[in-house]
Parts: sequence; C-alpha cells; structure tokens
Amino acid sequence: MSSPQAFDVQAIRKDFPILDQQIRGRSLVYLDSAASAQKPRQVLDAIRQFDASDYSNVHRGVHTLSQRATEAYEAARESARRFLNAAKTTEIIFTRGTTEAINLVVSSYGQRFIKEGDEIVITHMEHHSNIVPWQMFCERTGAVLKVIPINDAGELVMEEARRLIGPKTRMVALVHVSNALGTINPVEEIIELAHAQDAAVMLDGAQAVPHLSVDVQALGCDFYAFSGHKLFGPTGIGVLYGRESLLNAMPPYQGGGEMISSVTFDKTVFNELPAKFEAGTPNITGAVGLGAAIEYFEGLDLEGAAAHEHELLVYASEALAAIPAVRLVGTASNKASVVSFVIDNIHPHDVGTILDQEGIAVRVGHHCAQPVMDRYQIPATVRASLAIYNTKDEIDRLVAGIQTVLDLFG
Ligand code: 7TS
Repeated sequence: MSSPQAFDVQAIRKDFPILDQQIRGRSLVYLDSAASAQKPRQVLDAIRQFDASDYSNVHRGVHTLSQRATEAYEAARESARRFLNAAKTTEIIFTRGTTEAINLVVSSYGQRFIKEGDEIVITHMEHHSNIVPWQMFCERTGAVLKVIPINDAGELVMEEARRLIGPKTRMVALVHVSNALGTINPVEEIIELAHAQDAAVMLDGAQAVPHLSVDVQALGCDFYAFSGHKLFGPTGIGVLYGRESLLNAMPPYQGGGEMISSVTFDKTVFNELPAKFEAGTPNITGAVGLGAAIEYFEGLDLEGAAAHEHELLVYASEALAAIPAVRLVGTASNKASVVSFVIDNIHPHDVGTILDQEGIAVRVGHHCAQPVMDRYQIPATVRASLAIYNTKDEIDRLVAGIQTVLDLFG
C-alpha cells in the first residue's frame, strides 16, 4: 500500500469519473452518497481487470484461472478483515450487503440462541432492514422486540436503554450511524450494557464505515455488518463480521454448494468457517471490487478526510439552518455526514424534483426509516449526504437550489 497523500478534495474528485458531467445543463452535484457512494477509477479498473484477465468460479477448480480468482476473492476477505481489524479471516462472511448480513444473524443466531419470551432490543432510528427481520422472527418464535426511544435531537435516550437492556435481553441490534438522522450512537456504552446481561450485540455499520474508523476488537461487538456500495465499492456485496465462537455455534443460514464438507442422503457435514455461511457461487467480482474499494480508502489521508467531511457538515448545517423556512431533522451533538431537513409547506418530493432540475442529486422520502418519520410527525425528509469528494461550492449550489424552490413556491 502506498503511503497516504495529504487530503486534497480536487485530487480526490479526479478519481471519480462520474462526477465530471452535466445534468440538465449544470455540473452534477452528487449529495446522495448515503444511498450509494460513487466508485473511483481504481475500483472500476480493478473490476474490469479482474473480469478481463482472472475471472472464473472460486474454490472448485485446479485450473489456473480458478486459482487466480480464488486468490483474488480471498485477498478481498483479508482486506475486509484488516479494514475492521477482525482477529481472523474466518470471521469475515461475504454477503449481498448489510440487509443479508442482518438477516443471516437474525435467522441463524436467532435459531440457536433466542427463544420464546427472550427479548431483542433495537432502537427507534433503525433502517427497516434492522426492524423487519426481527419482527418476522418474533412473530415466528414468540420472542419480544423492545425499542430504545430517541429524543428531539435524534439521540438515543440512554436512561431508557439502561432500563430496556435487562436479564431477558439476548440481543441488542443497532445502527452505528443513522442513515436518516446522521446520529453517531454511543455504541461502546450500549455494548457494555448488553454484555453485562450476557446479550450479544450486532452493529449495523452501513453508514459508519465510510466516515469512522471501525475496530471490531476494540469495540467488542459480536457482529458488524456493512455494504460495499456505500464504501465506494460495488452493489451486491457486503460483509458480516462475526465472533468466531458464535459463528461456530450457529447453524448455516442457507444450504447448497460450498457450505458443505460432505453430503449423502443420510447426512450432510457442514463446512468450516467462513464457507459454512457462503452457500452457492458468491459475488466474486463484487468481492474483488470491494477489496479494491477498501484499499482505495486505506490509501487516503483518513484524518484529513474526516476533517473535510466534518467541515462540510458544519457548513451545510449552518447554511440550511439560516434559511427560515428550513427545519433540520436530526441535530445530535455527535453526527456524521447526513443533513436531513424539511421545508415549511413544500413536500420533499417537490424539493427533490426542483433540485434535480438544477443538477443536484439529493434523496427524498422516508429513507427506509418510517419510525423516524413518525417520531417527527413528517412523511419524509430531503436528505443531503456528504462524502469525501464533496465541496463547499456544492453546498452553496444546494443552498441556491433551495432558494429557487422557495421562489417557485412563492
Ligand atoms: N442499514 C443502514 C443504516 C442503511 O443506511 C442501509 C441502506 C441499510 C442498512 C441497507 O443496506 P443495503 O446495502 O443492504 O441496502 N440505506 C439506504 C439509504 O439511506 N438510502 O438508500 C439506501
């Protein structure tokens, strides 16, 4: 790995070819990286190079391409291990993304360790992918779902967390950084509360990994999930980190090829980790692309990147808060790069459509977090999400775009 370059946003922007284009006659302002971040040339090249030269199925062949593909796939696993500072590559399971990683834990950890009457604690700011699988599980088994509330700023009410995490709690599953509010949760404290009750902790890191440095051993969490496409990598690939002792004790999530060591009609013996949880042909090219994205990320000046993003967040929050008709949704004291807001008497979908006319990409809607919208009694928000490649000029364009919206709606 080359040593990190001092952070230079204009140099970073040159790595992302998609940013250099006109949308409706204006230069593109991409403020939707929390949905999917864009891919740098280094990732695009790695994908193309792998598919053009080394692609084949993995783990099964004696021929050279199969060996090269297997090496590339397993090298990506090692990159993911290093990225999360997991102790072993056997603790890194490739999945389709965060959603599948969570479903794997719900289904497999749930089957082995959670029964009727046991409690699962989540929070009011979860993405639907960390609500619905648990609800389905509770319906099937009679386990009980408890929800830690949030305050007006969009922070967890910690007295309630202390009350809700108790002797019946078997699992605490929560988002590390909220996609709708930007809140960075005090996960260390939650992990301590859960472990004091012998409950496991799963962190949804989908929005955390592009902004915070994550060390699963230092955190002490039992499971950690993230998606490649929010980390400048491809869609259809993600990672579940799991503590080895738990993964070994859990039943397979899906059956099929690769996850077995022997099969007869009388008995199947399952494979070792991580293959036990990777039934079928995996997203080989996706894993290679994710590995390249991780290497790209590790090559950045991460302190400089974090400082840049923080500066943008403060700049955008202050500029938007200064517009009288705008109300920010999510004002936690500890936040990552998401600015959600509503404008008096103008539906977020209208705001998003008019901003698109100005070449500005934001997300509007409930952001797969309807309980958060209910908490603030709003149907939707406009969300500008920031990444390493955004600039203050782009925030100025957003503010000017909002002024256009206000003028149009008189
Ligand atoms: N958890 C969080 C916190 C998320 O933000 C998302 C996706 C997911 C889980 C699901 O990830 P997936 O890769 O499996 O789909 N969030 C968003 C978003 O905020 N806008 O579009 C997708």
